Amino acid sequence: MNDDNVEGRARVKHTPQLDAYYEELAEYDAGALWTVANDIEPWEPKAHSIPMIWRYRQLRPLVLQSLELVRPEEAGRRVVMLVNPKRHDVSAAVGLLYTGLQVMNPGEAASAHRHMASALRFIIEGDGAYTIVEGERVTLERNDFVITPNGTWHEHGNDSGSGPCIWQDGLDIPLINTLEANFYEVHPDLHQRVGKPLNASCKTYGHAGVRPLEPDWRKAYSPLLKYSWSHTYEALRQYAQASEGSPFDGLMLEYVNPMTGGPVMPTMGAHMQMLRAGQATRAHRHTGNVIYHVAKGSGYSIIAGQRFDWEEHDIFCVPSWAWHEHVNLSRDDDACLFSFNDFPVMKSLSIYREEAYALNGGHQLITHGQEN
Ligand code: 1HN
Repeated sequence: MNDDNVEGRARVKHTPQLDAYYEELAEYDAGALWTVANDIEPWEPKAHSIPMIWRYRQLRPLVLQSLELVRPEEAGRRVVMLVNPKRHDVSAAVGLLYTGLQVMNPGEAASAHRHMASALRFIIEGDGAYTIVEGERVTLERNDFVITPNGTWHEHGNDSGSGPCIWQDGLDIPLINTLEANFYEVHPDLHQRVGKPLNASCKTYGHAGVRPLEPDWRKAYSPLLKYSWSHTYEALRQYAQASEGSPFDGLMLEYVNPMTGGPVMPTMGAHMQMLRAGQATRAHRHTGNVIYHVAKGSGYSIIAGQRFDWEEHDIFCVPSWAWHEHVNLSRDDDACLFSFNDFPVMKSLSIYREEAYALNGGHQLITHGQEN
């Protein structure tokens, strides 16, 4: 909407006297609010980020090439990051969320560190990936989801005999830096002492419908570090037998803190959703940013009127308040989308809002054509 003639909006015209006045204010590092008021009070959210897709078949060879170009000891971590063209300033993929593809050769291990930012990983390839979080070694397989909450010591490695491991990292680094609250520490011994049984948190907290009374858990993040694909996919399959699911999201499961039922970390949540064979969801939008990873299948999403075709391990993003809907193109198999988001931030600040697309039977018109 053009604000120029709207009652209640700033609509002061330039005059030579006003321009001189603005210059004089600027000399004292001050300014007239009405010159920026309409920009800083948009009628509705204006995302900086644009919808994007990063195709795995294009990026995979480049990710593998980095194995020959840099060693983890010199790079810290060997990661190809995915950057939104409009968010280079904060190294974000969308909104204030960062994501990247990390690769490790067999036998490699990165040193332990911790930071104020929270991190999560989604495993793509390789069978020897592990992470050690707060002294617990966690084994990782394809499509497993693992968290390294803020403040926890963590380190990763690949101890397979066969080939490289590739996983997706997701962090709230741009958010924490924007809030000017980041800290970073290298572990004094460079590596942690593994002081717990293998996959201890899965053994303790990883059983649906039950949770231990002891130990008590009062931290702001989930005590369960890994959510395995085999459990999650089986949960989706059973859910599909019992429910229609949501018209906007299909069969959508949230990864939760088993002690609270809430999101896995205070700043980032995550979901796995299943689209039935041939399913086309209806469009909706919400505040909050989402990064998707195609865990299974192929199809397309329409995001802000633009069609993005995807296949396994492609990564795409939906900026805040952008209309989006998903289609599973398979006639006989389900498709699964992993995603992580900043909804816990939106919800804890009471700024989450959601809206259904009311026009055209709930489907957007494709206005931008196909993105390749
Ligand atoms: C980080 O700690 C990791 O632990 C990966 O592997 C990517 C990107 C930005 C900041 C910290 C890791 C990261 C990161």
